[in-house]
Amino acid sequence: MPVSQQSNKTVLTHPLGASAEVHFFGATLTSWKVASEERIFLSEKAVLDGSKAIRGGIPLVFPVFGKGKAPHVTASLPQHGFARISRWRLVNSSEDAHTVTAQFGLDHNMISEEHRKMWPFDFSLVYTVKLGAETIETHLKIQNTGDQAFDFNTLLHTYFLIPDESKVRVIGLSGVDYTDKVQQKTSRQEGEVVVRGEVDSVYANVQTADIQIQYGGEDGGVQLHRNGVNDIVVWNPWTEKAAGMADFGDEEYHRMICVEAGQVAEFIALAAGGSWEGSQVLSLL
Ligand code: TA6
Repeated sequence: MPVSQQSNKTVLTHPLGASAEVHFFGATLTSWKVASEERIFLSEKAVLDGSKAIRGGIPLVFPVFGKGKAPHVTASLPQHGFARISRWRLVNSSEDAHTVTAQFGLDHNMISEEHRKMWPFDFSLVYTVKLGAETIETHLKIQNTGDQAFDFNTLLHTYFLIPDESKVRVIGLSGVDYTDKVQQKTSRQEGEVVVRGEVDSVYANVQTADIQIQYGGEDGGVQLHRNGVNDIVVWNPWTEKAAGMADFGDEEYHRMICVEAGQVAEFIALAAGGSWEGSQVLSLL
């Protein structure tokens, strides 16, 4: 079955062997395998019962990034918004000789009363996962279905599985100014991004469409191609933050790096009846 539904997730299987899994909770993609090799990090301690955001995969950040303050909204939203902690539904699926596609939906009628009160706007999200033989596209369409404009951040918070954090290199951000949330300063990226300690950086208005996550040596890596999203966040929690997360193993920081495409440096204003689309395509290096 190219697209099969289980109680808590949808499994996509490509005719040439690739696969992906998307939990209905948060529409969180938790696995992308090519030639049976996993490319996405999921913490061994991830909570998958819907009681909290899934630690790993591709959590969807919407409508706010970080500690949830949105313009014209007094209440604080949950960290990174409510999309990743709401139950989505499979709205469509299709396949052809080249791709297997599943679409997931979330709208204002599906979120909790609590979240609705925090963010009282009518909206519809459609998240499309398109699995190719050696690629995967994740595409988000945001529609303002109400009569009031709203402002949003959004981010594909991708956790990449890597062999060793000391060897990983993120290429494509050289020369871009970034907010270093660890050092609490603005800097300009010189050359490739490496992990030698906690990394939590927001690169705004990145011009390079293709960002490479190179594992090091002959181990290859993954290319992230951006469409319609201008900002990149790079995150590795390192030792202290790793130890502080109950749903993340103390040593798991060695095996992951988040490289996240989205719109987080500024809020995007979406007029009543308006829509926004953005996506990333992951492919093997
Ligand atoms: O995207 C980086 C970041 O904003 C970090 O600051 C860190 O908070 C990370 O997201 C994980 O956030 P979470 O709410 O999933 O623990």
